[in-house]
Amino acid sequence: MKSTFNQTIIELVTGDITEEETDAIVNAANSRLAGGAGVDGAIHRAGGPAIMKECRQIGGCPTGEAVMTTGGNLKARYVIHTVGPIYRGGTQNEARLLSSAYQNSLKLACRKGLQSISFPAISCGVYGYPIHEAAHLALKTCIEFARENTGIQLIRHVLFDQRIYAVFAQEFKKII
Ligand code: AR6
Repeated sequence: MKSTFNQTIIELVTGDITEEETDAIVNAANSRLAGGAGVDGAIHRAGGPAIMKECRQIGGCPTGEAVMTTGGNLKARYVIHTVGPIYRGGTQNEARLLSSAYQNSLKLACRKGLQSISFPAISCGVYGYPIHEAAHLALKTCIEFARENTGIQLIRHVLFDQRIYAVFAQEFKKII
């Protein structure tokens, strides 16, 4: 499912983000950029050791911010590593931090002149964010960005399974 906002297509698909051919894919990393489970593990496995080497040189990334490495062996030329919040009940600035993770990834992509970017469902796995709330924030942030910025032609949300896809699709329909 997809819809256009200003000059940007926002699209929802199911799949494995490591297969994406967008200019950049986004990694749901941790603040030490140390690698881990979930999508982070999958990206480092598929991309090879060059990505971790660059992560070590960068050193870390605070929650809500974003940094970029090359894509190693991936089809995507770049990986944008962002860090979503760990969900602790919703009173620890989680919403602002999750929104910032999307916004700062998009800003970085724009600054580097990239035209397409794929996001996983940041914080929706190990970090425990309720998926409906996370989907709403993710989509709202991307739509606002598309309305205010040109340059990125495609923002794709790559959802790992049907269940998460269905939640994103439900929230998307409420907004558009
Ligand atoms: N493609 C797309 N989505 C995926 C893939 C994939 N290959 N693999 C998993 N997902 P998570 P988080 C989905 O846990 O919650 C790591 O250990 C998954 O189903 O990867 O932000 C890091 O190092 C879920 O919907 O990220 C951090 O320590 C979504 O990606 C921590 O986990 C995010 O789940 C970050 O936790």
